[in-house]
Amino acid sequence: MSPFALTRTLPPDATAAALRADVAEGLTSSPKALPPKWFYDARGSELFDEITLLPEYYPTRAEREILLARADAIARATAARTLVELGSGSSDKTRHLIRALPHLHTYVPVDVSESALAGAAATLLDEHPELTVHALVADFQDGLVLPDTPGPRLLAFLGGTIGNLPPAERADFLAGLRERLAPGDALLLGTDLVKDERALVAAYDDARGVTAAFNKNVLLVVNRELGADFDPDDFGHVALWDPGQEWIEMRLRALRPVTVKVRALDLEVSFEKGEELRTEISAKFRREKVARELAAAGLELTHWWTDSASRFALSLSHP
Ligand code: AVJ
Repeated sequence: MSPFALTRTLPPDATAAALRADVAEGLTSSPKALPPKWFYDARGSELFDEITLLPEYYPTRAEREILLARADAIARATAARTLVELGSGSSDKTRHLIRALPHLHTYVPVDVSESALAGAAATLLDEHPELTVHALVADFQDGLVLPDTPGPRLLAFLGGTIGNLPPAERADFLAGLRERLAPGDALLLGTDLVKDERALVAAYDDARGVTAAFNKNVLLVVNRELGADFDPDDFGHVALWDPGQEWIEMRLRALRPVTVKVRALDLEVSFEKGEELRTEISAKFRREKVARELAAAGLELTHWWTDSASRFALSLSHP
């Protein structure tokens, strides 16, 4: 077998259909909302990469610090022969892990972006010619079908992206992951931690306005894909901490009364001045909450590692 295979589980028009459905539902509900996955077109992914370099946005650096410090411990605790990574993007942080896993046979990066997968696979195969890479173009939230690869398997979901899911969806998602794990397999999960409100809000409302541009990018995606006529200048970037839910919310606030046409949906939507569109939640965790949610999905937390400033955690859990 060739060391590289790519499987598309998304029909080419699945993304377009899902976006239509999410926009139709999200812009006609009250309050208005759009799911955060639509931020990530080519421009949005570029803006996110820029965010990870901002002084205010600590999660990426904190998680990399943990991965570097703990890669050997992860390798010992899992003896993984297959590494599956959900939302792998550029696989940038993962290379520390790949380097540390002595028995690794197959890497399965899963992402909706085929171009990101192809690029990451090329770089990795260059560094590890003996590695088999089986890339999956898939939305990790709907019924993931993993290729038949040698165990034990380590399933990695990094970056704190689990926090984008509201609690009920998170529970379903973790239960779905549990179903894909056999005895001896493990889940490596990255979670951002509850901390000082100022630091949290700054991470989502940086001084240079990169996060504001990232937030508004979703309007440009809807314009391009669905023929809408949003003017991003009609909206202001909002990032706030909800202390009850312990999550950050990003919103776009109409700076004046706004009417938008979405041609592909034959839809006209109005915003009152000050009305907000929710574009993302990013939940923050404590150890007990992570352990509880994993346990509810049938996973036992066995390792918990944080960066030196306790801003971010990586956990390892087992079925
Ligand atoms: C990629 C989902 C982990 O929630 O922190 C960054 C996305 N949003 N700045 C996060 C994001 C605003 C990020 N995740």
